[in-house]
Amino acid sequence: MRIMKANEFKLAREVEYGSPEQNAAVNEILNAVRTEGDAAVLRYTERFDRVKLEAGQLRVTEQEILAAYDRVEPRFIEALRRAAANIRSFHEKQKRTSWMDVQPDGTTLGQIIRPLRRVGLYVPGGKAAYPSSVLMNAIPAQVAGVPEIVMVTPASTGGKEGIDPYILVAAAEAGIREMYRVGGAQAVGALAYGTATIPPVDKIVGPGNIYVALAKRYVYGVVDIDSIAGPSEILVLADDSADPAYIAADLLSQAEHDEMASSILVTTSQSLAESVQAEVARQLESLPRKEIAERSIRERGAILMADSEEEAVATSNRLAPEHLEILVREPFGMLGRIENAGAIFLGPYSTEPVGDYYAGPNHILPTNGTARFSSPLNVDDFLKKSSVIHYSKEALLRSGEDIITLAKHEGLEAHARAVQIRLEKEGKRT
Ligand code: HSO
Ligand code: ZN
Repeated sequence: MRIMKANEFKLAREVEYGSPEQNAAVNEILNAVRTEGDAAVLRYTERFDRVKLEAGQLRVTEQEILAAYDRVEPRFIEALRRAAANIRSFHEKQKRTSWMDVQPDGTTLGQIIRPLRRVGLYVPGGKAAYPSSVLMNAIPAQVAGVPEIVMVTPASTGGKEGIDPYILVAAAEAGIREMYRVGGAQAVGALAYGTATIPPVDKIVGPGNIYVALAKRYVYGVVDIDSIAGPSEILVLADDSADPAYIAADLLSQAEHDEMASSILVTTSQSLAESVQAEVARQLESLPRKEIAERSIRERGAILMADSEEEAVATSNRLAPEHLEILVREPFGMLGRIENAGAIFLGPYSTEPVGDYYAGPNHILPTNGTARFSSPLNVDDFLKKSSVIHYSKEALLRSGEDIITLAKHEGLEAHARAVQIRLEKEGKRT
């Protein structure tokens, strides 16, 4: 792991827009699903997932969900339930209430908050199908009060056996009962446009490969989407009081996600930098996902030397990491100076996996520096607002002339007259 000066480091910020071929393929799939519905969904499922299905087999049955429980260890279910309870109670605190503000002249202004009616959760196939991410996506939607939450996941996730039972159990524990075995851009198309078997949704959330990400970008506007997640990132801010073995372990916990994950230590202590460097090399050796983690550490990892604590904090703010761990003597003393970070972990016992799996805050976080302007997935992402306006006669009589002036200035005579007609009736204008 290289050691370098903090002010010389730049993050490789890549947003995936896909190749022209990938874009063309996604466009073709979305068009086919929009015009042909189930037939196109089944054709692409056969082509890409190598599973031949009929429309009636797309929906996962209640028996399959129950059978999945028998294939998962009780210990896993117990842990999953405790994690789900923590996630639920954290997100309960994010709920908002509608409000109405009644003024003395009878004007009433308000904001009504309602959940989206139907949300689709995309769960990718392969190694990145994390039960924890199913909880993190579904629970905020559920807490928001979304009445219909549906899951789609490729037919082949769990190989010949069908969908990975851990994914089915996690979805069931999060309250999802409607699930379809369809993945890729065709799944996004089905959720956005609807087919005879899969009714359309209002919003699509969840991570996926490049085809899924592109498809989500294309259907945005027909439906809402969540942000497109980039590779995981961790930044550790540490002083010489921190344990190098802990830091190395935490950096590797992100590096093992993805060759493109970025794991960074920022410190003012040269001796800490050197011991973390040695520890990372040592701990890497015995990791099952050594190849992934090693490449991530080699290509994207860095130990950044800052001249002062101020520079260390400024570096973290500049990089705006998805996850920030503060391992200094007084972590809460530094908290107020952190401007950009998806999730902030304080002190030696708040290692990132505590947040990835269990504490309650969401692990779907802004990556790629987007913590500058965006937030963890939260209950608001599944709510919408309607404004409420009630003007009394008195209020319109008082403000009508202002409205007429503004409307006339914009050349919108009909707007002006809609107010005028009322003022005239009340004898306030001729
Ligand atoms: N650290 C990942 C989430 C995750 N970790 C899922 C384990 N499973 C998000 O950046
Ligand atoms: Zn993780």
